[in-house]
Formats: sequence, C-alpha cells, structure tokens
Amino acid sequence: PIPAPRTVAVIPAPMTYGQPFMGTDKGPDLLLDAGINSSLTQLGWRVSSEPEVNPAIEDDGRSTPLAAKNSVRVGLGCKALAKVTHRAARGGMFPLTLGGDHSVALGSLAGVLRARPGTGVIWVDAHADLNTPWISDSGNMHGMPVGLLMEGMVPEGAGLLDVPGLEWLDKTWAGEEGWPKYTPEDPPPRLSPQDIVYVGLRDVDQKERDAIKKLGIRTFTMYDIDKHGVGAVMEKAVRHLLSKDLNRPIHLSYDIDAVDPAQAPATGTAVRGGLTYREAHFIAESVCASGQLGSADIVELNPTLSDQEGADQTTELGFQLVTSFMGKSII
Ligand code: B3U
Ligand code: MN
Ligand code: MN
Repeated sequence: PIPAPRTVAVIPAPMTYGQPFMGTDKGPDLLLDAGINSSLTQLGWRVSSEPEVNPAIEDDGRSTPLAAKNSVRVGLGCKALAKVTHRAARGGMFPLTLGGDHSVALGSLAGVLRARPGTGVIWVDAHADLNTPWISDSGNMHGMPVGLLMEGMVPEGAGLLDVPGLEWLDKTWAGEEGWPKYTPEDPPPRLSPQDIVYVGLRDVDQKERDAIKKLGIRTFTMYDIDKHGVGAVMEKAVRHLLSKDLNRPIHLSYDIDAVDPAQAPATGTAVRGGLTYREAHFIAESVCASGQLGSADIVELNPTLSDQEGADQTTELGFQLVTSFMGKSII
C-alpha cells in the first residue's frame, strides 16, 4: 500500500530517438506548461518536480546488425530514466513519466519493476509494442518496450548484451551508481505474460500477433471495446491483473495514439478507429478507481505533426487523461 498524502514524482523524459520523427521531445514541456503540477497539487498530491532526464545522450558510434535504430541513445536514456523511477518508487512515490516517445516506458517500467517486482501493467495503445531487435520490421524502438522486458521474447542463445545501450538490462550487468548489479534476490526487471493487459489494440504486426498467442497475453482490442463496451472491458482488464494479488501495484502506460486521430491528431503513428474521447477518459478513470495505480506514463504527443489547433487539442487531451488517472472525479 502506498502511504497518504501521496507524493508524485513528475519526470520529464523528452525522448524522440525511438521513432523517426522529431518533435516527440516537446511533449513534457507542453504538459508542464499547461500546468500539470498545479493540477496534481489541487488533486491532493504532493509534487516532487524532477529534473529532465537528459535526452541528448551522445551516440557512442557502436552499431548493431539487429533492427534497433538509435539503440545507444534510446538504451542509455532509458537507463537514466530507470534510475529515477526506481528511486522514486523505492521511496514510496508515484513515478509519473511524461514522454517522449513510447521507448521511454522501457526505462520507466524497468525502474518500477525493479522496485516493485509484483507490478501489473495496463498498456493502452493502438500498438502492442511487443517487438524486439530480432523480430521488428521497422527497427523503431518505441515499438519494443514490452517486448524487451517480456520473458520469452529474446531468442534462445541471444541476450540484451547483444544490443548496444541495453547492457544494463542483461543479467550479467556489472552494476553502477543507481543501478546495481543483479542478484538472485534482486533479479533483472522482467514481465511475465500474465502481468500485462492490452487495451485499445488495432495495429499489431504479424510476429507480435504470433507472440501474443504463443505467450497467452490478455488483449482487449477495439473489437472487444465495440462488442462489450469499455465498462465491461475495463472491469475484466483490472480483474485479470488483480486476480493474482488484490494488493499488487498497477503501472499504466498510456500511448496517446490509442485515442482516435479525430481527438488526438498530434502523434507519430495515428491509426483510424481509435478510442472516443469518453472511452479514453473512462479507461483513465477506471484504472484510478482500482485503487492500485502506483506509476504511469503518458507518451507519443508530437505537436509538430499537426496544425496548431490539433496540437493544442492533443495536449489538452493528454493533460486531462493524466488528471483523470491521478484522481480527478466529475463530482
Ligand atoms: N508495430 C510497428 C508500428 C508501431 C509501434 N508503435 C508505434 N508504431 N507507435 C513497429 O514499428 O514496431
Ligand atoms: Mn506505444
Ligand atoms: Mn502506439
């Protein structure tokens, strides 16, 4: 249980190297300038405003034949973020990561999982982000945060040591300040297939689909939302995670591209047929209502990919989704 009054660590993570467009690095400042810290304070949170996690980590020139573009910049940026979320979670805080593209979740979630290994994950996204450098068609690392942490996704005989920038996630990691070496009591952060549920999927690569079926990961696609309604879907999604342990913390990773492009045009890989404004909010509200939300990400806002009106609208939506999952209620 997380002590009250609770403290939220607001962590700007302006990463943009996990996907092909510049502009995703603007997300944190847009949300901060819109006043997210004062809204959180009004909701009863104590706010610990963290320094920006450096996005400009130099590429050290190491390359890989694997499909992992900018792996050094993404990997080392995520390591820096993992240290911050790890420390915040250890200290009983709620780590709230403001992306950045979705590759940041590799860092935020690794830190949270290391501090709270029993964490269950709700991944709200048009995409499954279950790729790895061994199966990705695009090589874009924002499509890999789940895949890189999921047991059973790295091929037999290979390891994360093979990906420049990701050595810190390999079991042989030597350890450094803020991210010590792994031991049997403190193993590398990993997810089991039953520890995550997807909500809002509608664009999943063939190899990701094969993996979802093979591993038996629970999915709630747009088809399920249309068929059963978002209310029933969220009840089942939360129950699936909490059936293992009613007291486990939940991490919510919210990709703004889960929402329909009509409401969220300013994002890198918009896919038609997404969540409505109310469905998007209901998901945030119901995760909050579970009482177990302990950490979250909001990602993939890119104001340069639409006109000013679209950028403002998407920022406002992201901002409102955060206040909803952080406790805002209508009455
Ligand atoms: N699955 C594709 C596309 C994609 C993933 N995440 C986003 N797009 N935003 C890939 O590149 O891995
Ligand atoms: Mn995503
Ligand atoms: Mn997505």
